[in-house]
Amino acid sequence: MAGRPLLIADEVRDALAHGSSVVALETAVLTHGLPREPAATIPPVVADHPDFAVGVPLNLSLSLAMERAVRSNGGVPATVAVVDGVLKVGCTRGDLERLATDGDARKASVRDLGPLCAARHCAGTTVSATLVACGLAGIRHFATGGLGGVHRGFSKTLDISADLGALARTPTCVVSSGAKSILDLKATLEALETLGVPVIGLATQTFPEFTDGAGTLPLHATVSTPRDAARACQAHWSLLPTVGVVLANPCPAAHVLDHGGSSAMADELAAQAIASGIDGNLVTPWLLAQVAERTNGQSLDANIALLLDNARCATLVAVEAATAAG
Ligand code: PSU
Ligand code: MN
Repeated sequence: MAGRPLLIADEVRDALAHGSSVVALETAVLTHGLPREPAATIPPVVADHPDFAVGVPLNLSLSLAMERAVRSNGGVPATVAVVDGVLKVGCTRGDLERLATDGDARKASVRDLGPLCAARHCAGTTVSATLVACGLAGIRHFATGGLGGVHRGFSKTLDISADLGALARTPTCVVSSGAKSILDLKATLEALETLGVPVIGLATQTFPEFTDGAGTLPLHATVSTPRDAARACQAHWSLLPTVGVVLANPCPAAHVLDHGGSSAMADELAAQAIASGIDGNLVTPWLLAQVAERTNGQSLDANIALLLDNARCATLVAVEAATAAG
């Protein structure tokens, strides 16, 4: 390791060396996004899925299922996390089991990576920290659920996710279902424009709103197929070799939440977070948990559906990119 706490799994290193399709996966969703208790019931969307079973923590099942989605579409998964102070690119099943059940696992953003590694901690990596790993390893494709962004009330709190800055300086295509309407989505798109990060809709003309479906804010670029997405990324990187891309893939229609993620509720939650003294990196996990509670856990089904679909789509784009590169 020669002083640098970075470990790229052999399978990932070999795949990158041979030009195969590697897809990075984040783990903040594992440590801070989904329930870690043994599942009492199986969400309907994954009723017959081999990675989900009663008694297995849902967050672990989800990570394994995302890896399976990458493999079954012809890619090699690179799940990123901090394990005992090492930034791992490609986790073992044992690593995932530890992260899924370790209540002390931290949430690592870019700024946390150095201190957490020095202190030999374990942590799930946010989109921003996962992008650091992509940059170091040379991974061009990455699947997540929802992006972090500009929070409601940002003019007072200055709460703007490090995901945006990381996208501005890492040449990786992040496939996500847009962002949650608990954020200020208009401000998030403006910030991405300021940073020079294209947001490309995959078969959508609007910026998706995570579990709430296709959204309403217009996008300035749309492609209809993974092949066209790969072409758009290639053209972008030929001109801007250091800048990321957001590929926006809406939640599969059959699983969209029908509660109508009201803007009033999002504003109320943002105000409640401030009044309760919830700030810093706890804001996003707190907001997500509140929404899950207020939708009677229905958001879980949609969340799982979109995460698996984003893993599939990111892999299809990665395979097209590898094919085009010959
Ligand atoms: N948005 C979601 N689900 C998530 C996250 C965001 O709908 O799990 C996670 C991602 O890992 C993202 C992180 O990178 O939260 C952003 O956290 P913050 O807002 O503290 O930057
Ligand atoms: Mn924040």
